[in-house]
Amino acid sequence: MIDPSERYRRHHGLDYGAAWAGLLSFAGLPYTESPDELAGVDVAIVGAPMDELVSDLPGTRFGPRAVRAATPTSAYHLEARIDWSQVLRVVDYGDAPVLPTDAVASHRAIEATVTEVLAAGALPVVLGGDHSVSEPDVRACALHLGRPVGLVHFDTHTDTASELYGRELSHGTPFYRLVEQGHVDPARYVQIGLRGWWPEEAELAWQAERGITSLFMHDVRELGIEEIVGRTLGIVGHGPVFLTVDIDVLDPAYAPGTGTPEPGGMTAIDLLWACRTLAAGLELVGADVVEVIPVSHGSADLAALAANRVVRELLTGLALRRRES
Ligand SMILES: [Mn+2]
Repeated sequence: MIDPSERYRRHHGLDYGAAWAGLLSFAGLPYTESPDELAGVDVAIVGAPMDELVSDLPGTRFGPRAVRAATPTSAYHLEARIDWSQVLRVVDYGDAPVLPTDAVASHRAIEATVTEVLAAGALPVVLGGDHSVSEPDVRACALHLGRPVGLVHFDTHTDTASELYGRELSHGTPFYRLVEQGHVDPARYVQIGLRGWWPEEAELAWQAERGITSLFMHDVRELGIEEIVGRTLGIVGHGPVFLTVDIDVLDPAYAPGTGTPEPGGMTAIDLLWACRTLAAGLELVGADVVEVIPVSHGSADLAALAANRVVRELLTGLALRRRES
C-alpha cells in the first residue's frame, strides 16, 4: 500500500499532502493494486479507462485520471457535517488493465478487477470510461451476490438499445444486455434525467414491458428532485442496488466534457444531493461514474470536477449510512 500522505506526515507532521503532489490517487487516498491489501477496506476506487465503444466523441479513456486530479484531499462535508475518510476505510485500487482495440478483453479485465474488490468485502466505485463499462461493473456485482440487483441510473439516454450501428456491444446497449442477462431486476430499475432525441418508441416500449421506471428530465422539472429521489427510494426498496451516473445527465453548462452532451439537463446541486441521499438510503453494492471526457486539467476540467464531487457525495452518503447503523 502506498500512502501519498506518508511523506507529509514524516516531514511536516500533517496527515494530508498537497493535492497536486506525488502519486495521483483519488483524494490522495492510499493506493494499492494488491487484492490482499483490500482486507478491511470499505470502499475501493477503480478506474476503467476505455472509450472503444462510444458512438460520438471519444476521450473517456482519459476520464479516471482527470477525475482523480480534480480533487481536494479533505473529506469533511459542510452540509452533512461528516468526514467520510474518518468513518470509512477507502483506498484507490488503480485502473483495470484495459486493452486498447479489444473491448471484450477490456470488459473482462474490468469485471475481474471489480470482482477482486467485491471478494474482499469492499464496495467498488468505478470511474469510467464510456458507459459500456457498467456492463462488467454490474455483472460482477450480480454474480458475486448470486442474484439480480436493483439499478438507479442517472443519464440523458436510456442506453437500452438492443444494438447500435448493428453491434450489440456499445455504450448505448449495456442496460438492455444486463436486463436480458438477468443481472438487473427491471422492477427495481429507475432511470432519472432522460431527455433529448434518443432512443425512440421501440426502446421505450421494451422498457415499459419489463416494468422499468423512467423519470424524464421533464419529470425532474415538474416534480423537483426531492420527490424524484423519494419515488426512487420507494421503487428500489430493500435489497442490493447499483448506482450508475452518466455525467451527461448534467446540463452541459456543468459538464461540457462528455461525448453526447444534451442541453436542458440537471443542475449539479440536484445531482450531488440526490447521490448523497440515495447512497445513504439504499443498500448500495457498487457504483460508477462514466462518460467524462476531460478537456482541461485538474479542477479546471468541469466534467471531471462534477464527477469527482459525485463520488465524494456517494462516499458521504455511505458514511452517513454507516454512522446510522
Ligand atoms: Mn449513458
